[in-house]
Amino acid sequence: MKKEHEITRRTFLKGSAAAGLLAGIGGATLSDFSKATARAEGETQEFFNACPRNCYDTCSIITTVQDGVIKHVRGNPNSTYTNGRLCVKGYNYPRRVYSPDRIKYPMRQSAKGSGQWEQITWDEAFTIIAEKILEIKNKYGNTLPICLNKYSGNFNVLTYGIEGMMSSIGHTTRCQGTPCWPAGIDSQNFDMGAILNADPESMLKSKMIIVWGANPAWCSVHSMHIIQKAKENGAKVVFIDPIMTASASKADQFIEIKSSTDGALALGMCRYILDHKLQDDAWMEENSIGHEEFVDYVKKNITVEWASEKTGVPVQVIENLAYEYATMEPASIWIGYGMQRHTNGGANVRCIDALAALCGNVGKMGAGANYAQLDSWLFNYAAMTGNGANTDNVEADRNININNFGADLLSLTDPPVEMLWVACRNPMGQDPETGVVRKAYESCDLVVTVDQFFNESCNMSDIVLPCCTIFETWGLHASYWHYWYHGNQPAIAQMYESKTDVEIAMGLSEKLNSLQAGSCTYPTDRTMEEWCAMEMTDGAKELFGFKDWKEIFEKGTAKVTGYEAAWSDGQFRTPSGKYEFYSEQAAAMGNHLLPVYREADETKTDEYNVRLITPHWKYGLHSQFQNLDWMQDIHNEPFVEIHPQMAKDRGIEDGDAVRVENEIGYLVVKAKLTQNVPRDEAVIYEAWYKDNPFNVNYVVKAIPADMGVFATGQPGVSFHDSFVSIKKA
Ligand SMILES: Nc1nc2c(c(=O)[nH]1)N[C@H]1C(S)=C(S)[C@@H](COP(=O)(O)OP(=O)(O)OC[C@H]3O[C@@H](n4cnc5c(=O)[nH]c(N)nc54)[C@H](O)[C@@H]3O)O[C@H]1N2
Ligand SMILES: Nc1nc2c(c(=O)[nH]1)N[C@H]1C(S)=C(S)[C@@H](COP(=O)(O)OP(=O)(O)OC[C@H]3O[C@@H](n4cnc5c(=O)[nH]c(N)nc54)[C@H](O)[C@@H]3O)O[C@H]1N2
Ligand SMILES: [Mo]
Repeated sequence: MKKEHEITRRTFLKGSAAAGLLAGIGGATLSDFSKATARAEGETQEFFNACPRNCYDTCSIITTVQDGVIKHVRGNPNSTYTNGRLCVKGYNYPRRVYSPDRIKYPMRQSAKGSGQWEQITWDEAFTIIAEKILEIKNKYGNTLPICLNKYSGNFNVLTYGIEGMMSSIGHTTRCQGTPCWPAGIDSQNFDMGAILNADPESMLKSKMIIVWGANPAWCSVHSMHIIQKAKENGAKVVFIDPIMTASASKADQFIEIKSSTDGALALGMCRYILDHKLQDDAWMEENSIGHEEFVDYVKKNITVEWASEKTGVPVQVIENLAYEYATMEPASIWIGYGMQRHTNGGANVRCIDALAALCGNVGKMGAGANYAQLDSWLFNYAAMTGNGANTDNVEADRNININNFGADLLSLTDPPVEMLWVACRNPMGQDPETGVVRKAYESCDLVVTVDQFFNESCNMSDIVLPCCTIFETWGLHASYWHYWYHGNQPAIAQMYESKTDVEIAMGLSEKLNSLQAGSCTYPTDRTMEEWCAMEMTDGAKELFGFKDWKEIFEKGTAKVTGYEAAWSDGQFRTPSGKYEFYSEQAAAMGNHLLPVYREADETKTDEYNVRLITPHWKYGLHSQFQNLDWMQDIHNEPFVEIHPQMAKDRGIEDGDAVRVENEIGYLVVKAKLTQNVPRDEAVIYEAWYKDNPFNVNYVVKAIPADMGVFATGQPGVSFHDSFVSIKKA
């Protein structure tokens, strides 16, 4: 299901405040579920929920409700991964549900960006949208002028109802690909035939753990816990990153690397390993193809000294790391998503895969070149397929690159895009080149956004529709990292006039058909519970020993087993069935046959010569959480991190306002001086701050990564390859 996934891929609340908010809700009715389980006043009740955000950890949550109000949330101890804990963001969930900033009703703006909003009814909203769809159909004879931009705000399998609704109208323009992880997905597809990481809990069996370009202390807290435990058990833990992250600060060793040179480090390690005959020839002989060619390439082209020069890592450090990696078996490598967001990110991941395969560190417990997995996404994708596609006079959807959304949309003329639907997405905040994205928004007659909070994308929309939170509906969830599968049940009634994305799809379908019979094939009469019942595969039920899908709510979670050591059966999913050092599929996509070093395509100029890295933020997840009151209390101001030496050269002091600028835009932010960042690279964390115009993507260019097209249809985006000037403002 990998392609489908891709195009498709809080704690104590003051009772009185929440009750006050609830009292203010007009017209909210208790769902049938809540009625059936209504309790005596004051009695508490627990429900299972799942955090649906685009995150490694996909936590199973236990929600305590009293008198219809969420009192608190905690991690579900039934999953040994969530293990009874949540992250700092997760504990804020009640603040999110009861935030006064939630979008409460359908709203219409008189002109995009005007801020002149009026409340409208659902019927009015559906009528405006349906009339526009029918007008487009009439004018063009097809629905290609309707564009869908949807990604990762909520990975509940039911949110794919939006894709289902679009297919039920006709063929539309779709944002294809993913901004997140495509380069690495291609690499692992070329090398092994799929992404398939070992169960992260099996890192407890590792003697050595190398975390290569990931920051789990912020982005995967439960994995950080496992790594800490492994360390206490005696495993050596090494972090490789340009930044001394919170994660790296807890390691046995931090290796500061020059951005986008990881392939050189991996190949330099390979050379040392070959020179000292530490490779696993027997494993390669039995399980791989192309190893002779790879070994030959390394021996002829790579030296440890060369690797040291490229990466800035001293020769001695490379040699020690290589020796330890080859001899401390089993050794596990975690390949982070951060490190593949470069113009050579895919090539670098292939070099790291090759290092693991050279040492036979694949297919064994506690080992692996671990990136991600989608094997546990055991869904039928019923909401996504609806009643099947409606057809018009064109044969297929028209795909544009989600990573070059603004420019691609603006380039379409035959036919142009007239209507844009945005769901589970904040393109104005999360996409590179915000200025161009804005123009794309302006070019559309009608922009509809479904969200919970007014962000920049809502501000540039004509109609905004309120969606409900995870606590107000049903759902099924899988992770792309661990192997737990969670159920989500309604803990409270739907708030205000919010609906789920699927309910919105059904409502629009009903309106379309009332205006023109047969114009939308999407079902109109299923409950969320009925939709959810359709999503768990028979395979999953069999695996979990369930007769009925609802048995998931006995523990809230169940584990897909058999992945403790990924690839232990030696059955790689490549054309040869072996690990492919030599990949004809890679070559067919314009890449090198072998995992070789590919130089980065740097866009550095004399004026804009500081690399800007824009990784993920602790107190937010993209455009989510940082806007909540408790998060704002902890932290409420963006900043640029620069090395004291760089600051000194520019006359900048800690706390000064600085101008970060390049060819496409500028930002003015506060300088934070720290030795944790490289001397010649600057760091701004990407996040959405409420009531603040800050948005790092004004200076991040839409530069494609080297890979991604093979598995996801579009290349990744090199978020960390923009260069800027930094001056005192
Ligand atoms: N500069 C820079 N930019 C980046 C990155 C980077 O490293 N640097 N990282 C990139 C990566 S890895 C990713 S994955 C993307 C993420 O980009 P997005 O997927 O756009 O990010 P989110 O903020 O998680 O979600 C978008 C919106 O979905 C809304 N939402 C939540 N639940 C629901 C729901 O049930 N229904 C609907 N309709 N909406 C809902 C949220 O409120 C939020 O406003 O950002 C990318 N952008
Ligand atoms: N709190 C929080 N958690 C999150 C998210 C969030 O926004 N906030 N986002 C979620 C999502 S969508 C994703 S994709 C994941 C991301 O999870 P991660 O991949 O762990 O996070 P990133 O912050 O994108 O990048 C990790 C590290 O890569 C480093 N890096 C950048 N370039 C290079 C390089 O060339 N080489 C090396 N070795 N390192 C490099 C950065 O300095 C950064 O420290 O986290 C998920 N979890
Ligand atoms: Mo991501």
